[in-house]
Amino acid sequence: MKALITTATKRTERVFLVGVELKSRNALDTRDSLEELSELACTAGGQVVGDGTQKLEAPVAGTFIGSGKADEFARHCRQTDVDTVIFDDELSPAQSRNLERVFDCKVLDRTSLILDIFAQRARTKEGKLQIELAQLQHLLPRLTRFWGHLSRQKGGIGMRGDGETQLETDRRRVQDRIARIARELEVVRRQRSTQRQGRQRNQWPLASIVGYTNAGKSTLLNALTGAVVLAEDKLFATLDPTTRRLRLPTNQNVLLTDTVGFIRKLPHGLVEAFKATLEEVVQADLLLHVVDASHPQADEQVQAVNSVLDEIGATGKPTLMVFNKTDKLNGNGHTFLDRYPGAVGVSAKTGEGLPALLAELNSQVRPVREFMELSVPHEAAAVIARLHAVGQVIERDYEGEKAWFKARIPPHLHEEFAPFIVRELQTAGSA
Ligand SMILES: Nc1nc2c(ncn2[C@@H]2O[C@H](COP(=O)(O)OP(=O)(O)OP(=O)(O)O)[C@@H](O)[C@H]2O)c(=O)[nH]1
Ligand SMILES: [Mg+2]
Repeated sequence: MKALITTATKRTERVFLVGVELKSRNALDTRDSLEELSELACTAGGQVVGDGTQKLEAPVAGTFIGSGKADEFARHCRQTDVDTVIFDDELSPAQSRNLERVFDCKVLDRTSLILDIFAQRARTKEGKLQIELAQLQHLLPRLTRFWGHLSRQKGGIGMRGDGETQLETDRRRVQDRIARIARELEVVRRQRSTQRQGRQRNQWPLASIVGYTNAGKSTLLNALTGAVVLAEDKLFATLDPTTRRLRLPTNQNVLLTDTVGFIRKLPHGLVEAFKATLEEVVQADLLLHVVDASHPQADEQVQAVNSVLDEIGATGKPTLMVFNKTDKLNGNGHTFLDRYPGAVGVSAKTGEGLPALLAELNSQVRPVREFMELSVPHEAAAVIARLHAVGQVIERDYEGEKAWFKARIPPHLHEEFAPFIVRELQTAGSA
């Protein structure tokens, strides 16, 4: 799909940003969010030449901001030769249409900008499929826009039928493509799940690195495992997960996965589309939540990451908080240690704190799988199959009234098997 912002054009696109200060937000949040939007626009290859905000009780139905304000911004944009206006919040299809009319130039929202960056960055087949799915799902309700342009060009009256037919055809084509991608992604998801089961049979606990975009996740994976994942000072440098084996000081092995970063206001459709990738996070035994400790909004970023974790169903997983970039703190306090007990401070760049992180990992992954004695009715075949898939069955006995197992089960799945657990046998040591 064509990129919305291209660096290939003769000159860099001149971008104007618009934010609103809703009653539910404070001015500072709006500013932070706009600054981040500006980074996103630069990552996409644009040049931000200005921004504007408006205080509102609630978004205006037709144009998101007040129409007077929109006119004022539009005049300013014409004077400063702006090519693209980007709103910090998601616009409805009707709002984008109306705003394009007012501004008489391309109007994007935060979601389409993020989608655009993802599209530019996708490398693997899986990544490309996921991003195309997200783009098409975002496009579908907006397809009327094309009909709008068509009817305007051709005078409207008399063209309606044609436009409508064209629109229906477009819609059907998009829907067909969505269905096809969804099928292909299901295949990818199954392959991943098979790979993961293979790894789980190795008895190696799975740890997933999660965190806000640009927190230093890839740099940390590289520092810990000697991997060479691209790390750069751009948002969403990583899209595709990479897994490496990490040998802890006690010789315990852990599989460490680096994956896509999160951001606030991450479009729900994108989270949905990235299910195959994010499954690595959902299935992990332990999360390493990496935070850029030097970032002024570190706490807000932690919250944003936690809400995405909620959204993908990874709530309540054992999590080790890793405060990165301590080299940039210049000694002014590791105050996060008070707010996040058990957190570790590191610098993936200088290596400071990495031994402590390894030690903490060691103690956290030790009890990751525990021996359980389970008793399952013979007819609960699905439970028995699941137990074999996610656990390690050490002993089994199908002779009795119920099937009996001795197995290791990752702690976050204990609840699922709770009705069948007879007792916990012992804490397993290192694999
Ligand atoms: N000073 C300092 N910079 C760091 C540290 N860790 C990472 N960085 C820098 O932070 C930037 C982002 O690092 P990445 O490892 O790409 O971050 P990421 O979390 O993988 O980012 P995405 O994949 O884009 O979500 C890069 O410019 C790194 O060099 C650190 O400990 N100290
Ligand atoms: Mg990365």
